[in-house]
Amino acid sequence: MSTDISIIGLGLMGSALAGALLKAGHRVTVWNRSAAKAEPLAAQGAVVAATAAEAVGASPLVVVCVLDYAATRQTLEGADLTGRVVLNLTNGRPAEAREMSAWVTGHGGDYLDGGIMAVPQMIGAPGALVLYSGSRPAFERYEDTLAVLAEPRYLGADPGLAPLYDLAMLTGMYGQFAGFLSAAALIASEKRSVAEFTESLLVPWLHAMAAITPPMGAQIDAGDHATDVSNLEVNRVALTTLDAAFRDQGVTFDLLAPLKAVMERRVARGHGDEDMSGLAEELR
Ligand code: FVH
Repeated sequence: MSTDISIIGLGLMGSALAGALLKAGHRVTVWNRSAAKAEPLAAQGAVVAATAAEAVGASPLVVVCVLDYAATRQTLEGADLTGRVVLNLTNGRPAEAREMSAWVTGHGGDYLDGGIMAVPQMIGAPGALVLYSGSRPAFERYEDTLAVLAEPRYLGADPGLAPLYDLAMLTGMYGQFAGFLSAAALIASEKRSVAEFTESLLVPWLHAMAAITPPMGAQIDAGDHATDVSNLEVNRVALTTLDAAFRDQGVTFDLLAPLKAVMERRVARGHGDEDMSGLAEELR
């Protein structure tokens, strides 16, 4: 079934969202601060609104995908949100999502927040995921429509949940990059091929290590950090060796030094016999 949808914000992501919805046969109205970005979408059949308020008025579902929450608020300010579902796919913090939800509902609208776990090129293709939180009735009403963009995953009524999980996923990714980049610098310090090392050794190793994280997650949930493999003291010594080896090779340990510092702190507080999972408690 065709749905009326307005998209506010036609950067790389907003344009990809609008394009996928048009391709799926929905009636799409678009608005962007700089009007030129609407032209390719108009050529694909989108209606171009003259103002953000006009775009809000055109459809019961209003998707906002702009730089940040301040820009989201600027674009929606003054528009009549009565009876609209505002889906904010802009990146932000849980507190910002909760504040935005209160503001939208205070103006008569219904609010959904979303975290896009994809780059624009992945929108509408398998592998793309969008995390949603906020109004359950709004999510259920538009779930099938939104499935055109990416696999939809609803996390709960608290609007802060989608950004929380989004930021946690990004945190995992940046941690992985920190490890990869440090490993790459170490290999490059001996003029060895980083590409070959990454493909033949590092990626299989990281896959094997990723497999032990769900049990670690269960330990963190249970607050039980007993281990029969390498405990924190063993890992502390390993990181001390790594730090020294990086120095020997003339490579900075800056990306991993904070992990070593937290581990040392935890061990100094008498938790050397624990599993690595205990570090999550130290961070809190
Ligand atoms: N691109 C990606 O891979 C990531 C994937 C995960 C989710 N992010 C988030 O999506 C939001 C938009 O990202 P984007 O990639 O579309 O970003 P840009 O291409 O730089 O477009 C930015 C749009 O925001 C508009 N904008 C900026 N400030 C304002 C404002 N004060 N009032 C109204 N609109 C504003 C900008 O308009 P213009 O410069 O073209 O006039 C663009 O439409 C973002 O939260 C990512 O973190 C994307």
